[in-house]
Amino acid sequence: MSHDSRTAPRICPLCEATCGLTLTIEGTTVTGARGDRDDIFSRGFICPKGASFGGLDADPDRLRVPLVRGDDGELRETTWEAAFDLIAARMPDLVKAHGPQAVGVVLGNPNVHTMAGSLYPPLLLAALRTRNVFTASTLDQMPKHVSSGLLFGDAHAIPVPDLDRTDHLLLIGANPLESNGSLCTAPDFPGRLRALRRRGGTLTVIDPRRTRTARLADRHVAIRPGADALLLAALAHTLIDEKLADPGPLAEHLDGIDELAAALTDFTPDAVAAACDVDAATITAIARELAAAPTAAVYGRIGSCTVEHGTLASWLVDVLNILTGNLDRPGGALFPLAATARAPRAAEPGTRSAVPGKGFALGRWSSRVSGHPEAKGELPIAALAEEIDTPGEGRIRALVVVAANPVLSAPDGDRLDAALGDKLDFMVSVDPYLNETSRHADVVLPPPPPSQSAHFDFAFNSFAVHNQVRYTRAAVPLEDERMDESEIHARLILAVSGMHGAPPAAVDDLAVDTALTRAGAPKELAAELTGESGPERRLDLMLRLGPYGLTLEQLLAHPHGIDLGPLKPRLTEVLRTRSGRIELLPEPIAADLPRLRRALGDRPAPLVLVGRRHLRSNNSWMHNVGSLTGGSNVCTLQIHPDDAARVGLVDGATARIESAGGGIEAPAEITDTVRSGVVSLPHGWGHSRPGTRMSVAAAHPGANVNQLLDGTLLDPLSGTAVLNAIPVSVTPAR
Ligand SMILES: Nc1nc2c(c(=O)[nH]1)N[C@H]1C(S)=C(S)[C@@H](COP(=O)(O)OP(=O)(O)OC[C@H]3O[C@@H](n4cnc5c(=O)[nH]c(N)nc54)[C@H](O)[C@@H]3O)O[C@H]1N2
Ligand SMILES: Nc1nc2c(c(=O)[nH]1)N[C@H]1C(S)=C(S)[C@@H](COP(=O)(O)OP(=O)(O)OC[C@H]3O[C@@H](n4cnc5c(=O)[nH]c(N)nc54)[C@H](O)[C@@H]3O)O[C@H]1N2
Ligand code: SF4
Ligand SMILES: [Mo]
Repeated sequence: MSHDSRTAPRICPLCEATCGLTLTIEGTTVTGARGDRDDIFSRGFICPKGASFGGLDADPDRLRVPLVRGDDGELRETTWEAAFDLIAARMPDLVKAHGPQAVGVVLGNPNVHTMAGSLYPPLLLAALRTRNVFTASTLDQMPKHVSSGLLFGDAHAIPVPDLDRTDHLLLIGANPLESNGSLCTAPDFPGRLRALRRRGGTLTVIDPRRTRTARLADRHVAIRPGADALLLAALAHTLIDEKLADPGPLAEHLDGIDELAAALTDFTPDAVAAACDVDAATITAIARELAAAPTAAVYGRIGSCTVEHGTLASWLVDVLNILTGNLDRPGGALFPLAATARAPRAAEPGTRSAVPGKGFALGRWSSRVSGHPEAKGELPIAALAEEIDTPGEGRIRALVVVAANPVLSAPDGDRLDAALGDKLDFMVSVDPYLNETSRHADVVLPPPPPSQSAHFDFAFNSFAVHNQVRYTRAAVPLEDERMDESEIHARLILAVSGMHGAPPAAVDDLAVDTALTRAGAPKELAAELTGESGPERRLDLMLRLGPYGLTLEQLLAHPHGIDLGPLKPRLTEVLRTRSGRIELLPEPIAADLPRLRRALGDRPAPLVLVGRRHLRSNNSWMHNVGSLTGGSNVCTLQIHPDDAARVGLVDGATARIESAGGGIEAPAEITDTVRSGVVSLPHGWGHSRPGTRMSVAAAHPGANVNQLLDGTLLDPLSGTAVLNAIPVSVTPAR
């Protein structure tokens, strides 16, 4: 270390595990990152992505100042003032001329990894008053939100497996050894799974691929992709049929248990075995193990969500937790309580029952072109292109894209690419890179690199396996010419809503005022808030109004975090259904079950495609960091030896893969880690379009798996794109 080097704590924003890092800083450059051993949650854990924090932070391809498109069509660097002037000159007029629906908003995954992305988009949507809202959720976890909304009355009430205390974990379509966990924030997920095995617990993994996680399991079931809802229904059926269902104290909070039993009668292990390609005896055994375990947690992720029956599978995951009495009990699946959560509601006076809530409604409006119902105020991102390129009243003419790259992450990127290029009057991207999506923007507003931003996990603390809270300020001062992402968001909100020129603090003041009103708290509290910035004052307010009554000052005094204890039962605080009870068989679910029943007779396609993630990658935007790419982190088509022989592919030869949305090519990687009948491609590749500025990624572009999709295949209840179990044909490329 040179004499001017120092260290600073920074919570890692690169995945949901939220590890505490210790950054080494020379001058204003991050030269190293290691796990913070004093972090009260991650205790020193780090993965290769976190270790590459410095390289990612200092990527020379990151934009520093805004880009604005000139009359000649070229994007050029400009001042922040000129960029916001242009937005203010264009957006309000567009809304005036064509109405609020003419503006679409796309919010991508990194919004849940930044403070700005958590604090400001709700205000942006309120300012724009558009229903054309699309997010990465409809490529991801929307089925879980919908099932939670229906079961518990709150789309955000997502129980997480009590990883550190459970005796039995049933993992479905999740690969936390590569992803480091999702909707289950657990730094060192691999270590926690090994600890489960060490204390005598058991791990069952259901995945068509023999993943690194599956290799750790006591039992790995290589299910046929897309059949999980059937398997889960058969597990629930078996619990009921064999009188193994025992909700215990949950019973008094349940509605519809008899109706549930009746609805599942057709889904016997024998009936689902062929469709799942799992024998009935195995299914029965899994159900019995689940029931016999002192405590158990069922947990499903991407492979159970982004499929045709995603909402049904997500619902059945919690049905199993409920039937086995594991919901809301230590060692089972519990609802975390974050420091910035709404203060819990008390039970109905004089009872142990929840106060009835407003419930959860689906389909309050629909998309213009295909009539897709909204879910949680969002429309399916798979329908974004048609909402732009289909003429008619209410067409999207302008787009605000924040931290999203749908040209690669959503179905049929070619169609969306063309729509963004030819059919929009105006587009703004808030993005550090000029990539496949942002290259179409008229204005690109680049946030600073993570070392120059403060960090707080508004989203992930409510999915954490242990209640805790941590806050880290920017590790390095904001460079000249740069703008903090919170200020970018605040100025954007002012510019689109005709308040251009007002101080950005006005946005935060309004947010504070609204929060105080909503909480029924005295307005004088606003004057007591501490903090150096608008976001810090808002964080301070949320902490003070939150369930632990903390303050920003306390967080600053504990740079390695504050331990808030293990997860505790709190069902009655969580329930917000109209009945005040868990609604086990909600009407929209019951109405979707016949579709699942029909799937019992489906003849499987000879080859179906599933995705995969790599430890050193993250969706579409981390292929530009040299230290993270190469080796096994490549865009290959994994195919089983039997299938390769059948279609005539040799290892390393180029395969042509075709499906409804088009065809792509990728080198074949012959491996028996995928089951026969299944091929696998990673997503986020396809960096070959012109006009981007990601030099490392462009040198190894890979192919865009989502070009195989035409955008019509959705889980109907949630509008989530089907990204797994896609029928494909594979041939050697000519
Ligand atoms: N086939 C297939 N497709 C998939 C998936 C799959 O499993 N299979 N997974 C889906 C899932 S789970 C998700 S979440 C989506 C993700 O879909 P997206 O959110 O559209 O994709 P990301 O690649 O995460 O891109 C995020 C964008 O944010 C930018 N960015 C990075 N850091 C910041 C920041 O600090 N601030 C701002 N403003 N921008 C930033 C990046 O440059 C990039 O342009 O992809 C989905 N697509
Ligand atoms: N390294 C890395 N980490 C990441 C990301 C990343 O891109 N790279 N992305 C982040 C994001 S946005 C998310 S949402 C999370 C996702 O976190 P996970 O869900 O844990 O991620 P995946 O690795 O996609 O795991 C999904 C698994 O489902 C399997 N699968 C596919 N189809 C089916 C099916 O029909 N049934 C069953 N049972 N299994 C199936 C796949 O083989 C795969 O192993 O990861 C996050 N963390
Ligand atoms: S596991 Fe996730 S949060 Fe932890 S260091 Fe790796 S990328 Fe960062
Ligand atoms: Mo995701």
